[in-house]
Amino acid sequence: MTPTITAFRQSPDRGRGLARDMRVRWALQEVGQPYEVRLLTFAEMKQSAHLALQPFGQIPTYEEGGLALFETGAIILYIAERHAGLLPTDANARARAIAWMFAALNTVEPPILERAYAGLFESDKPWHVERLPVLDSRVDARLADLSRHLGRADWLDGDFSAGDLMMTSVLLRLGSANFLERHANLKAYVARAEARPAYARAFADQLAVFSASQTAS
Ligand code: GTB
Repeated sequence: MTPTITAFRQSPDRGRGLARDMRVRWALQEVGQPYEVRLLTFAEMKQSAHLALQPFGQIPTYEEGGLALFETGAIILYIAERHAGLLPTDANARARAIAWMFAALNTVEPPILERAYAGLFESDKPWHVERLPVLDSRVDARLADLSRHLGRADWLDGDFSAGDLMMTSVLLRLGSANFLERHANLKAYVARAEARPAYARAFADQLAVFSASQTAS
């Protein structure tokens, strides 16, 4: 059965691949699973039909047969467990790859999001300038640890896995900020991920949605 995911009808990231349907699209492309997309306006995301699928009124969701899932971590783990290509077959290596998915979501993404939100929503606050160095240092600390772990390796633990997909999706949220400049190996790691054909296909698909939304409006 072809799964259906949800995505922004008009993404606020203007097709830069930062909205979280991108990581689900990427995972589906990596495993060669075709999918359909249901596009939602912000208003539709807050209506009961969508809240029944995603209690927080967010995208993306994933529907397949009788299953409806939310949270990109859960969605990508579900995809990775049912298709070859995103998790190692060796049980211990598989567990470690899943640990990296959690590390991306629980340890690395929170300070990156906190920093992004400060720039987006708090720049008019009197305490904004004073708070930035604190937020920056939290991001830097995580990146330094991650960089040390990665060292000269291509991927976090052996071959490319769902852990790398999640981690590089999170790092991409840093956008054009200079954080990665201090860590050449992390910069190359993200570039390696972006160079994957599955990433490029997913990026093109989400960009096409944004371009179509511009033509329509
Ligand atoms: N923990 C959830 C998951 O991983 O699935 C988080 C999902 C989430 O944050 N979804 C966002 C959303 O629906 C879209 S991706 N937000 C609407 C709301 O909460 O009401 C986050 C996002 C949004 C915008 C940009 N941007 O403009 O650059 C980047 C990322």
